[in-house]
Amino acid sequence: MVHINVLKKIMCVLVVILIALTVCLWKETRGSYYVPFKTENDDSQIHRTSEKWNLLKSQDLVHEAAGGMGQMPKTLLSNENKVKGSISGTVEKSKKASDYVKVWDKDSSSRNLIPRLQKVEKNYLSMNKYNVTYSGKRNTAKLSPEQLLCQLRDRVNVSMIHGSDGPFNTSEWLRYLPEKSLNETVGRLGRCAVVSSAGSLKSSHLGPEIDSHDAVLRFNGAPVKGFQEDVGQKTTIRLVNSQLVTVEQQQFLRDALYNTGILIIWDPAPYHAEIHEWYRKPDYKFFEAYKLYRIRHPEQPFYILNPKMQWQLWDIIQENSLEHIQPNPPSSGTLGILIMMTLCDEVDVYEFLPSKRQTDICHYYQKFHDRACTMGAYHPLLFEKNLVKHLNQGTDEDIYTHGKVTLPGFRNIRC
Ligand code: NCC
Repeated sequence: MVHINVLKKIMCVLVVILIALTVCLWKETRGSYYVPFKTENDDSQIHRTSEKWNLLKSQDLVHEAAGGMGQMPKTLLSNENKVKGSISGTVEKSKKASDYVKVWDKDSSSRNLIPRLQKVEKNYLSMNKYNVTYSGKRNTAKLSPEQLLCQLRDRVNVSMIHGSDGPFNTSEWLRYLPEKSLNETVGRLGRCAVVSSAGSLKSSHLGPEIDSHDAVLRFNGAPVKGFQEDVGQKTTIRLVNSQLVTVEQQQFLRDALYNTGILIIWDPAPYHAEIHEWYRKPDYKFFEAYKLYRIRHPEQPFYILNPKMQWQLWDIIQENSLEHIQPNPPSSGTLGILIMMTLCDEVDVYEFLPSKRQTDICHYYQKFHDRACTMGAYHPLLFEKNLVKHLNQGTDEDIYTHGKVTLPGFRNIRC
């Protein structure tokens, strides 16, 4: 009798534990801010937009502690890349920190992502919105950084739409497109900075260092006003995605933020699409907003990135990854890095690979938390970061303290 009672109690405890585990798992998987099941163009436009606002609304519900390298799963941190802790700090500080710290592992795998992000990635793989039919190799023998740089230089054609590109060859479009090429507009650039929008830039005090570069590239709605101490105040180029331009709440046509520097816009295209096809059916219908902006700011150079580039780059990321990556274009971050590598002698990238300040806070200028911003959901960001880590010519210490990666400009490499 006694035994049966004890057995019953044990069973009850086990059932409670099982329920608690199920609830935890359910919470983790449903937190996705992309709704990855829609394939219709317009539908997905609405979704990516509304997801963004759902995310903002839900920010109060998310109270994950942020800060410290503990945010990144240990398995995404390189064992080879151990560096001494606390580079700029005092001896005392470095004693407090563990003797060694780790930075981004260039062989990071999606297996180590949290379950929700693994599920999102799987959904994007099965959705294949852009009809990617990749039949190339998959990292059988990993390229050396030098070989990889040559591949990027020779196979990724960083070009802007110009008058001779099919549907843009009309007198109307010729009025809108900038007369000068991007190269002519910026001239030859020496040291350049690419500033990611990551939350880990907060309290970084990197502003003066970033501003010491000849040119600075920023993304989307990332502000400088009020954040100069951490991100600097110089903006030479701003790369924006077509979603930002078409979403009314982003105030693209009104916000003075966009009036500084050179603007470049990009839009996801189908994997095999020629310019004509993409022009008829862009992922986001941004052409009208582009024209309106050009009418209001005719003096400001504003380019449209040739959509072929995103897939040329994607192919190389896929080739150099051990697993299937999301069949969606690379993030603005990696597109911007490639743009600067074609324009500059040297490129320093800030907080694309997270530093010791790594956090799940998405942007330095907003307060919502989501690990997807750093690890990727829609974009194959994890694999983009693996590639950038592989190419880094700077030190792991620089990544740890400054979130800084140094890459050569394409004109400075020999193939
Ligand atoms: O967030 P986003 O990117 O504007 O960030 C610019 C680039 O910085 C890098 N990044 C950002 C945050 C973080 N924690 N870690 C990072 O490494 C990434 O390389 C990123 O590309 C984009 O790529 O265009 C993206 O745009 C936003 C959003 O559309 C714009 O901010 C406009 O509102 C996307 N977010 C959503 O759609 C909700 C984001 O997925 C990608």
